[in-house]
Amino acid sequence: METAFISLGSNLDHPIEHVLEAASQMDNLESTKVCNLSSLYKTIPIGPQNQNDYINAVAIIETNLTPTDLLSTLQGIEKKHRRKRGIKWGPRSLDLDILLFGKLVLRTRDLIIPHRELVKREFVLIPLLEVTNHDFIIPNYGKIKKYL
Ligand code: PH2
Ligand code: MG
Ligand code: MG
Repeated sequence: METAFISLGSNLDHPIEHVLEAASQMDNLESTKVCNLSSLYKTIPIGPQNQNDYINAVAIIETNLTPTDLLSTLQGIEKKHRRKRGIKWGPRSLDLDILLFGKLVLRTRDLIIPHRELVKREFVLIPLLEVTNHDFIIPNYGKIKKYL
């Protein structure tokens, strides 16, 4: 079992429902349980500005999956929410990103852990802080409080 942190985001057709349903879909997986879910945050879009505000949250999960299998499982959940691959940083019905996977530091073509945008994005850092604490260590980066 490994503890991982997942960011959830949505800004299309009932974003709150997409985010809450995605959290229960993760929890319903045989391999994975959600241990904690942050509050839902309404955030202004980063990237193209002509899109709706987002609902963002961070979940702590425990999983038996490998990082690669977790990635494809999360992509499967995104597909159930009719996630379409469109413009970079454009609107989306559901985005599930692996932020952290235990203390793992990984750089492959398909997967970078910790997530490369993690420390730059308030909409990730604030909910992550809520489910951790100021002294929480982001592998490869150091204490979360340095980035807030
Ligand atoms: N996701 C993006 C692009 N911009 N902005 C906010 N506020 N929240 C997001 O989740 C988000 C974004 C692409 O993943
Ligand atoms: Mg994303
Ligand atoms: Mg994504």
